[in-house]
Amino acid sequence: MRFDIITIFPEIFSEVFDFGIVRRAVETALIQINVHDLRDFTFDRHRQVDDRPFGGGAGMVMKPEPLFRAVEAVIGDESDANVLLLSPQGRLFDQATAAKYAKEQRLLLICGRYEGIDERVVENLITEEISIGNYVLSGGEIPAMVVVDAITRLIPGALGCEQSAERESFSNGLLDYPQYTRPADYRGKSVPEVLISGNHAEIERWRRRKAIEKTLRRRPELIRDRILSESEQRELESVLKNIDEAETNKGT
Ligand code: 9D3
Repeated sequence: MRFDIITIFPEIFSEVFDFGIVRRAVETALIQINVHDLRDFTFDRHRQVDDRPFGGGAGMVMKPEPLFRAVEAVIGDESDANVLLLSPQGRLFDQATAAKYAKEQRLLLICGRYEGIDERVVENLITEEISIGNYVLSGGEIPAMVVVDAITRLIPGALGCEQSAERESFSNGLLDYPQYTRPADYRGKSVPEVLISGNHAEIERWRRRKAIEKTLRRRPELIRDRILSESEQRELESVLKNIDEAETNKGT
């Protein structure tokens, strides 16, 4: 996978991509990340990338010429390239979107700044607009990092230990079960007995149950939207039955 990023702040990417899984993916050539400075595609003395909005109003708008030149320089004559714009108007980025793009050979990410970008860029260059959530950020750079990180983890070999990928795809759609490590007793707070029992079938069942309980309590929409395996369905029914019994006993 080759990522190209177009931004007016190229420097902020180097540190972030220089650690952990993304760094290793670059080192093993699973991915390549090229960051391009939008100002390199300006021709004027002030290297201007923004201008005042037609029709008036506050704030500045990103000019079309540098963005057209940058995109054309980066994708060349590849007409089917994926050109994503990080923007508050975009479709919400989720794990399924990450998985879809993880199958691609190349992604070009454009980071918006200011109040927005000239609509002619959106209409003529962009394949998809993506937002990472319903909150206001200062630009598309942090969202671009989020997108690169989420996609890279899904490229086969990126996690190294294949068990992690397996666990991730298994639990995909449910929140994680609680995890513990040594010491077994810390300041009088102990680790659940079952995890020390060595009974692997019981441990698996406990984890499934905890994941379902936690998801149901915090993110019920995830359960509603997800197809459960047979064992998860059994565990869910048992959790719901317990809740139901607790409700019934309240009055007594
Ligand atoms: C929706 C707010 N806009 C109304 C006038 C102004 C505006 C705010 C922030 C326009 C651009 C931005 C910069 N944000 C992004 O470029 C952005 C973003 C975000 O703010 N939240 C979640 N995902 C993304 S992706 C890109």
